[in-house]
Amino acid sequence: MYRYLAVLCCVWSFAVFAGHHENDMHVMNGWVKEPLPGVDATAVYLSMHNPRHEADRLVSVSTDLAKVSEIHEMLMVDNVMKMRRLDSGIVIAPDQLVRLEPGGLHIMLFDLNKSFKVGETYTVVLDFERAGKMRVPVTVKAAGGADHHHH
Ligand SMILES: [Cu+2]
Repeated sequence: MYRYLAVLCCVWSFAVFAGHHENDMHVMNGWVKEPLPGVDATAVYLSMHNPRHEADRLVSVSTDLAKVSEIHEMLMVDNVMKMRRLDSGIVIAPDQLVRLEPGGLHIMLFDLNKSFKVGETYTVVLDFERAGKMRVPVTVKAAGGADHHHH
């Protein structure tokens, strides 16, 4: 049974990754949080898997969704959740899966250019040191729930 599941899993991954070159970065599950009312900023989350034998680095992000996009991390400092810009980007080691998710790494969008409709899919462009530029779909998900991203 487990063997069967493993096979299914591989087929599924292949289908998901089929659009990319064998050596590209794999980027999955991109989404952007619907901005809170009156807040001119939001965050993009996604997962990156590096299938190469060398490390790669997410250097920058660009999108027409916002005038400013920055790579950020959130961390606890003296029991207070803070966030800071990662000027040197995010290193992804060989075969490492890096998840950008609420409460951790994220792509911050400031000065938004458009209204975000839940369920719609937009594009961000990730620029990697080795893999180069990749256009990635991000689907808008409703704000709310347990995650509070303060600015
Ligand atoms: Cu942030």
